[in-house]
Order: sequence, then C-alpha cells, then structure tokens
Amino acid sequence: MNKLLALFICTAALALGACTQSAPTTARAPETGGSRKGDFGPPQGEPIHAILTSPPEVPPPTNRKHPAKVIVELEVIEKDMEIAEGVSYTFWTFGGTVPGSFIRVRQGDTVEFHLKNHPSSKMPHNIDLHGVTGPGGGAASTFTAPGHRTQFTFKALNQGLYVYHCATAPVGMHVANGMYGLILVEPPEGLPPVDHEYYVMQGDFYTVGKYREKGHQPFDMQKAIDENPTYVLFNGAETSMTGPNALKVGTDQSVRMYVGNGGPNLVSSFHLIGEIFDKVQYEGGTHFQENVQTTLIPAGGAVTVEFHTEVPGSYVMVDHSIFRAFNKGALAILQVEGAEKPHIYSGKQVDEMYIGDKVASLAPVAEAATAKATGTLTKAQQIAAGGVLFKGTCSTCHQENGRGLANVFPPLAGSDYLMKDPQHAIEVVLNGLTGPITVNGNPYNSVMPPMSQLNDDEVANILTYVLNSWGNSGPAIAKQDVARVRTSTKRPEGAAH
Ligand code: HEC
Ligand SMILES: [Cu+2]
Repeated sequence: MNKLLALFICTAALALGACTQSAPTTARAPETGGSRKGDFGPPQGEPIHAILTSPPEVPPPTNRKHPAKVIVELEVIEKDMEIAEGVSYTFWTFGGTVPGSFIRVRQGDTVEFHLKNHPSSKMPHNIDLHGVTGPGGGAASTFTAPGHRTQFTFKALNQGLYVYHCATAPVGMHVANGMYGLILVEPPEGLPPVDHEYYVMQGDFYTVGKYREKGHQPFDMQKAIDENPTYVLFNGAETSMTGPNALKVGTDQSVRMYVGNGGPNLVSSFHLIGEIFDKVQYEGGTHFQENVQTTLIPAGGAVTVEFHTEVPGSYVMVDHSIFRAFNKGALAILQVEGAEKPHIYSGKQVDEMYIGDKVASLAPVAEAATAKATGTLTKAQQIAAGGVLFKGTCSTCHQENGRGLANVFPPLAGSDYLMKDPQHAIEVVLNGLTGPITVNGNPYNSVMPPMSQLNDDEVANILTYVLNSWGNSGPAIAKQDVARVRTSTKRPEGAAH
C-alpha cells in the first residue's frame, strides 16, 4: 500500500477514536502543516537507560520501532575548567561538560528524568528542556538543592532537536556559566544513517579579565547585562576543537552535526568555511533547507546540518559575526583526511591565513602562563610561547622567517631598527607605527596597525621571541615593561584597550 494512503487511512481512523493504542509506529502527521505530536501509546518493553555522551560525541541511534520508557540520569557538577589556554573558569555543568550531556530519545518515548545536584555544588539548579510539553519544560518540577535529587516524567510528543538549560534565578548567570545542552527527539522512523555525527554548541562567556588574560577568571555580571562577551566559544573552551582536538573525518564521508546555541545573549551565524551544507534542518524543526552557506541559530535554539566531504584539508567552523571567531574564540577545526581531488579543488592549502595560532598547539603558551604564576618563567619558555603567538598575529606581514617583504614589510630578522632599542618595540606593537623609517639602510613608509588587542603577557612573549630568533640576540621583555608602556603612552584613536 502506498505510504501516503496508509497514513490517510490511519488519520481517518484516529478521527473515529480507533488507532490510538495500536497506532503504527510510522504514524505521522501529513508532510505539510498539521500537528507533529506523537503519542504512540504507552511505553513497551523493559525501561531503557539512556546513553548520554559528552561533546563532541553523539549517542547511537535508538533503533527502536516502538515507544519505550527511557530513564535519563543527569548530574549537575560545578567545576573549574580551562576556558582558554592558561585561563580557568568555574563552569556549572550538566554532566561535567559544557555543553551538557547529549540526550537522545525517540518520539513517543516516556522519559523518566532524574536530576541530581552534586553535594559540592554551591547553587541550587533545575532543568528546562525545550522538548517537554508541560510547565517550565520541567523547571517547575526539578528545583534541586546541592546534594539533592529530583525526578519527573514527560512524554516526548514532538520530534526535533531541542536545547535544555538551567532556569534557576538568576537564569542568565546559570546559562552564562554553561548550563545548557541538547536533547534529540528522533522521528519514529529514525534518521538516515551517516558516517559521522557530532555535537557542537555555541555559548557566550563573560569574564572580569580580558580575552586570554591568564589565571582564574570570575563571571562578570555587568558585561553579561551589556551583552558584551569576553569569549564566544564552541563547546565551552577555545581549544575544544582546535589543534590536537580538531574533529577528524575522511574524504567521501557524510557528516551530520547537531549544533545548538546556548547563548545566553548572542545569535549565531553558523558557518563552515570551505563547505556548503547540503541540508539544514533550521530551528531544530522538521522542515529543511538545502545548499546553505550560513545558518542562523537563535539563543536557545538548534539546527541539524548535513554535508558530504570531498576535498581534504582544514575546514574552519565559525560564528560568521567574525570578530567573535578571531578575537573571542568562536572557531573550531574539522580536519578532512584523504587523497587530493584536484578536479574539484586545485590544492595548495592556505588555511593558515584563516586560523593562525589556532591550528597550532597552544601548550607552550599555557606552560609560560603557569610558570609566570609561580614566578619561574624562563626566557626559553617566553620564546616558545611567543613563537606560537607570532604566527597568529605578526607573520601575515613580517613572515614566519621574520624577513618581511621587500619594500612593504620591514624585516624583524637582523633589523638594526629593532635591535637599537628593544624597549621601543613595545610601543610599536601597542600603538602601531606610521611614517618613514629606515631598516638596514632600506626606507619604509607604511602603516603598522596597533596590536593592542594582545594582552601584556602576549606582547612580552612575542617580543622576547622576536628579539631572540632568526639570529637576533636580545633581552627578554617582561610583562611589567609592557604594562608600563601601556599606561604611559596613548593608543591611537580606534585601537583596542
Ligand atoms: C598588517 C601588517 C603588520 C603586522 C600584522 C605587524 N606588523 Fe610590524 N610593521 C608593519 C609595517 C608596515 C611596519 C613599518 C611601518 C612604517 O613604515 O612606519 C612595521 C614595523 C615593525 C617594527 C619596526 C621595524 C622593524 O622592522 O624592526 C617592529 C619591531 C614590528 N613591526 C614588530 C611587529 C610585531 C612584533 C608584530 C606582531 C605583534 C607586528 N609587527 C605585526 C606591518 C605589520
Ligand atoms: Cu543552574
């Protein structure tokens, strides 16, 4: 029998009051319009314990043809984790990660939800799942004090990809501290199989210190109210999916990504540089769009994107509100490995232009930060950290080998201008340089923009690297020297702090 006809007959039967208990598991509302609600009757079989996963992993498909009782056990844990290299932050988590554990059920399932709040917690928490039909999405039933547990049960009536989050006052603060995640309610027939599924979630974070300022950073309520985040991140850390943590897939594979936006404030312009989404289920709903470059994800919303890999290389996931990607951390890497496909793309990877220091391991930066904090920072550690940062900031113009470009960018390698007064270089980096100068007998008359977005540590390490690389031999520059120049000189108009 024709599928549509079967559907029609069942719908008609439903209207007559039959077909409710034994509705076929494929029962769905018509493709266009109508309700998507799926009460397929009481749960069947033994209760199932949901497999929960940490990002970027996704639990396996439910592979079920009937509604079941699914038990979800989620624990809130408040813990310090790294938000950027050498920067720690006290996150409040669902399941120990940001975003929280991924939950996967099937439309029509009865979900028995257990929320625990670890005894070490300082705050009460609850959970609002956008996939729940009922007051507060569960929040009204799950207010949980530290060391306590609560429980409620709901039927997953609507299929789709849904955000869950804490809704305890002050709600914005709980969300800003990382209390969100995704629950996928699969359609009854399941989703077409793909080679890889990933879980990615964007969020904005507000710290008292500036971007990449080292040490432990407290939450900044005023910045949050002003919607002026210090960090915009995928999966709760700047390095969650960069360097050695990049997602890795092969060529000729199909990839499905469940992408959420926890907010609390920003809307995401989600984009994967060098790929086109073949299919986007926007807003986590049922309808889809095809051949999409950038898709909008509202705060408290989600999308499913699907694409097929063809050409090997580094693909960069960004929020295309692009300062967030390069100056607030909203950047992740999908590494595609396999044979070149010159008939589709000629080759020569130029992705360093895009990703700079993000492609490298920032471990030396973290090591220098730790050493700085304990007062044991050596010149060698500064050079190692500075080298990584130089690639991300200075090498575009002065080149990785420090030789610059004839007549355009002066050399730093063997520069008499630089070595004559190393302390002056601090001013050059913070305030920029314009007008005629002479380096090694060659005239330059160009513009170097101020690099004052770098913090004092970063400037000190970069300059120590520059002054002691490519045959240069000079002093180490201290963070305090940079701080002094920053307070005693004036940034040109329009420069960062
Ligand atoms: C957008 C290109 C650009 C970037 C990025 C850049 N510079 Fe420059 N830099 C220049 C130009 C152009 C000059 C020469 C300015 C002039 O003619 O007055 C210059 C001059 C200098 C000089 C003095 C001249 C010399 O060769 O000794 C130093 C030192 C220097 N830059 C260091 C850095 C460092 C360190 C960084 C990274 C933090 C950096 N620059 C990033 C373009 C750049
Ligand atoms: Cu909370």
